[in-house]
Amino acid sequence: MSSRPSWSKQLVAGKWIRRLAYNGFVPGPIIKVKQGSTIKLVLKNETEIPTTLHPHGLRVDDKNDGVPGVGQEPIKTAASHTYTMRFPDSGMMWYHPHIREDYGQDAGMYGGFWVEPKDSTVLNAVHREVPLFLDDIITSGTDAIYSAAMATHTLMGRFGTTMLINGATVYNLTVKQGEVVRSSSSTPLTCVRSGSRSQEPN
Ligand SMILES: [Cu+2]
Repeated sequence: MSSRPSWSKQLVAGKWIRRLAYNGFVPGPIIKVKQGSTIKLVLKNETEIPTTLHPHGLRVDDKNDGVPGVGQEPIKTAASHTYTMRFPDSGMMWYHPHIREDYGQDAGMYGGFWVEPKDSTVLNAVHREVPLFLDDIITSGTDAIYSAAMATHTLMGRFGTTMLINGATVYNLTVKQGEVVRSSSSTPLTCVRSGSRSQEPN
């Protein structure tokens, strides 16, 4: 599969704001795989800053962990990089850049890995499972408040006043009476998730 982060616009609380998005979506694609599978992921950088893709919570080798200067060099603007992602563990995990998180990630560069367990009996039976991505952004203007040149607010955290769930300020989920729904959350907000397995702090 492939992913192309680039600038796009998102309607948030009645205002169009500029965001960075994987394949034009915030959150980016949710990549659903079976535990034990391996995929190739081609990332083409269409942003103006160098980037990488860090698979948060995945047990991968350092070449595919997206840490610049350790497993790979930064992907320059217009360049591509192919990752080989293995999924030894099940759970809801997420991905984000590992360079200038204050800029790219805060502008909307995040998406999910949904890894279904090999043994379906490890989880309680539900009718549906719904991923939830929690985010916070600033909507005071129509443009990103961050600087491509340097970090101006936070280094790796978040800085926002408007909360989003799956990209929306008002999130609605319709369920039937008696329906059992499990929601797994991935949050660029604090790097802490429930319903997922992660051993790393960030
Ligand atoms: Cu992370």
